[in-house]
Amino acid sequence: MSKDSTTEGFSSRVPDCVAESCFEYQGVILSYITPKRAIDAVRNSKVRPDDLYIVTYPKSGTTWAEQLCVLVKGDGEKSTLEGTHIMKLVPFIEICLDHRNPETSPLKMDEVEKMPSPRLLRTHCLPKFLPYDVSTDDPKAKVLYVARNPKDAAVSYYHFCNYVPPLPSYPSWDVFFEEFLAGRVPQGSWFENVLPWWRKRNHPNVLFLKYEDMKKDLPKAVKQIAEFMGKSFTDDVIQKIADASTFKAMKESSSSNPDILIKGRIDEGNKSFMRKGIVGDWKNYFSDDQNKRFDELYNKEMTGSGLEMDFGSP
Ligand code: PPS
Repeated sequence: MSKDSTTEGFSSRVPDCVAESCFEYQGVILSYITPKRAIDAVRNSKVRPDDLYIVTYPKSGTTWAEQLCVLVKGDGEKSTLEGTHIMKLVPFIEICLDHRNPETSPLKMDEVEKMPSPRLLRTHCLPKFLPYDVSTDDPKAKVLYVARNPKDAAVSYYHFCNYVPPLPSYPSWDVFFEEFLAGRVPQGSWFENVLPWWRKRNHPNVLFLKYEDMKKDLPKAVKQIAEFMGKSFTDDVIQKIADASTFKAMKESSSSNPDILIKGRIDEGNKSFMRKGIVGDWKNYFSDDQNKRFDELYNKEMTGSGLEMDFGSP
């Protein structure tokens, strides 16, 4: 075991930065921002038939989907957002409010249970941690699942971990990569998150979108989300929602850019939650050997699934 890693409290070796900020629950690494009691509260929570859960693996377009759902819910009126923030309108259900005191901190679920219907909620939980009535093969509320190719999600996650204090600050991309490959980053494996929802993609309560398709044709994604939410809009309204939800528009908006609410390492340099928002940035990080090893895992896990992800043009 290297001097920068430990197995204490974990089923296998983790880097020190993970040991300091995370724990393991049912084989999944979780940060103290999502303590066991918060995960249990989510798992046992009561689902309302008019809920919409935005479910994603971290760094896959969650915030983008939140923005689109909020605007669709408000019939494209930007005033729905003004004076507030999408992160406040769409609560992150598995977090506690004070990650320094995870055993006693109030939970976001406490607020979520008091929210008026219809609720828009967001989560990165693996199916085994989601509310029973959501994780079932016959979900009792709507689920918008957004998948991003795992190589870009990994690069985005690496940067994010190094800019928000509750998450482990990995010493290098190479260290992060090994943990990601082993499914040992906070919230676990990309494959275990994405594939169950891909299998349920034809259920009437499930809409499965891909980040890369949203980049290619945002108005189409707006239309799909609108139909899913039972709305029918003119092309003008669809375009208005798409225009307000580009990377540039969201980065410039004080109601959409999470930097306004995220405190911490963000003040170091010019880091931003809204980092690049592109497809294919992974090519700047994956070495040839890392790419080969990831492709081996990817091919093994994805074989027979029928799911094809877009990794950007060569
Ligand atoms: S989180 O922390 O898990 O909720 O992050 P998440 O919102 O899922 O993903 C953040 C990445 O999505 C990018 N993003 C966008 N890309 C394109 N268009 C729009 N409108 C948009 N909004 C957010 C954001 O920049 C992060 O990706 P990277 O690659 O780091 O830039």
